[in-house]
Amino acid sequence: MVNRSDALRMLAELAKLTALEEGSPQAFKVRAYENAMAGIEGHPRDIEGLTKSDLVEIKGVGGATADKILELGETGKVSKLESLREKYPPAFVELTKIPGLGPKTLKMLRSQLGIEDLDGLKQAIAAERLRDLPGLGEKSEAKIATAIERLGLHGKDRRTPLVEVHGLALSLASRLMAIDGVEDAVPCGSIRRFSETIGDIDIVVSTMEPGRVSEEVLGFPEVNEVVGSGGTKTSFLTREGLQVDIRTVQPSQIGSALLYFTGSKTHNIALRQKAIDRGWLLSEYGLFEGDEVIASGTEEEIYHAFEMQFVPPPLREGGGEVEAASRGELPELITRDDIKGDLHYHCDRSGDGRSTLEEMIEAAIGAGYQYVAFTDHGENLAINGSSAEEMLAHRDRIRKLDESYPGIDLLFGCELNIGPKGELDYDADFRLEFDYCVASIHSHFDLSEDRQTARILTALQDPAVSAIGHLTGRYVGRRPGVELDVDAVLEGLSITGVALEVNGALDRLDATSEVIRRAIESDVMFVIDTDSHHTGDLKRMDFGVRYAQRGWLTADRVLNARPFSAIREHSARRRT
Ligand code: DGT
Ligand code: CA
Ligand code: CA
Ligand code: ZN
Repeated sequence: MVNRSDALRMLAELAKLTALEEGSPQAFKVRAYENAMAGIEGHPRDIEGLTKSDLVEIKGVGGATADKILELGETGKVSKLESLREKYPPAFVELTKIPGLGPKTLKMLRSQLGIEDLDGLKQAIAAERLRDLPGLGEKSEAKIATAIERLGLHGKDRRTPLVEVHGLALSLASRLMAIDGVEDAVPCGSIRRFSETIGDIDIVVSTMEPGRVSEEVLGFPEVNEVVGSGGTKTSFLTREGLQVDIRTVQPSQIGSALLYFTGSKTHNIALRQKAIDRGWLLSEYGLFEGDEVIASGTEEEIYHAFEMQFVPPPLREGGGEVEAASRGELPELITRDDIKGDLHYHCDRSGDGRSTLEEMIEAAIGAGYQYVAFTDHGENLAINGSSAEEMLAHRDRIRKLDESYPGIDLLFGCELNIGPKGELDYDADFRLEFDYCVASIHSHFDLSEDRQTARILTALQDPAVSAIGHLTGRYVGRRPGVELDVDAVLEGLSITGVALEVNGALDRLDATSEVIRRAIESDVMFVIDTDSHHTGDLKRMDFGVRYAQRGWLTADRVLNARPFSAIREHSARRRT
């Protein structure tokens, strides 16, 4: 049986490998897979058990894609994907993470220089062989070399972006849950703490039948190589070389196991020290005084035994949370329930948007929002942006829809593009036509720290700007963020009242948790956004909130945890 996350992972891999095959991420076959993913993500129900005629009813899903989903369900494999995997092994695919190496260039590197993996690429760079290829040069050769260094793609410290493992962890957990006798299966470790990069996947399974679990796990399609199996632990490697550790515990010990395997190590060590101070012992099996169990069934009981507040997983990084929880002074973190709307939200007015205005409005109502700001791209963003005239027509549609959907308030907004000197789209007067603007960087990532900082500070001065979107422009594990004088930017934000966005897209998670925490100290306002481009993206709000928790963010500092009137006041105040 194929569930949503299995299907999405299969399609994502097909899209990635097909882009290599076609030599372009824009190829129509690639777009077809991406459209199908968008449709399935936005589909209101899981796709388990659907027939072919049900599947093709889903927006973006064609007959060929439906067949592949059914094939995956029936055989556990997809022959098209298997043949692409043969042609493009993981070591080659990994090279796509390097900025400047698109499918077309990779194809050329492979055919002209025989480059198959990172080692081959590094040797070719050392031998100065890239610079002679068409479209490349000494400069791009040097850029690629720097990118390899900055990405840390090699060595034992290599980490995988959360975005690449999140779906896999969910698939594994739901497959584990389906095994007879399993009561619970929870991804722990850095995934549960919502770290943006992951060393390996840890899943804790509660069951009285550990033998059955390890037997079933060895038959999972993700298992490429077994690292170890026996007793309560099974470890394997996926095709991409990612390690998965699955540990079984008795249901009565699930609390202490979750606590132990969620970590972080620093957090655990601090708790263990507390136990030692009281003459107790804390392990994955429980909190003990001699032979007597003090607590083991839930994490809450264990924290309670230490006379501490419960520490939410994103805080368990050894950043002062143990001390704060012991004093009863943990901040009351923002939760998904506090969020009243989304202020960075696209529809198909943007070239890269996939859902209509109506679909995005209905999705917002479904998410329980009181308001959304449609922030389609400004005119300066090549291909995806809209002219002033198009925006005015768009405004008319939004105003009409606002009336026909009395349950939600709609803002006519824009995602302004911050140019290399801080210049913005349209002219200053036209920008004030928008009810709400988020301004973000989409190009010129290599400027000096001084110039990047000046660029942001200039954009902040514009009275139409209410928030700065994805501050650093990073893509986790693929593109480092721009260099910024963070203190200067935070000072600018706090003086102007412009909000700092926490962008919930899993590959962005930007501003970073470090910057969030510093921004709280600097009295900066925040907004947590999804930057949705289709209805399947709304789940990013949950990611944004969890990531913001890592930065210790509280609801009182979050603009979109406030009622609609407060959003209007915030924009109005910027304009007077
Ligand atoms: P990762 O995998 O590098 O992204 O980070 P984690 O935090 O998932 O670390 P991992 O996979 O090595 O271990 C999972 C959890 O197990 C970790 O967060 C805490 C716990 N743990 C592992 N090794 C130790 C240890 O030596 N001492 C203690 N106290 N806890 C440990
Ligand atoms: Ca881990
Ligand atoms: Ca581990
Ligand atoms: Zn956007």
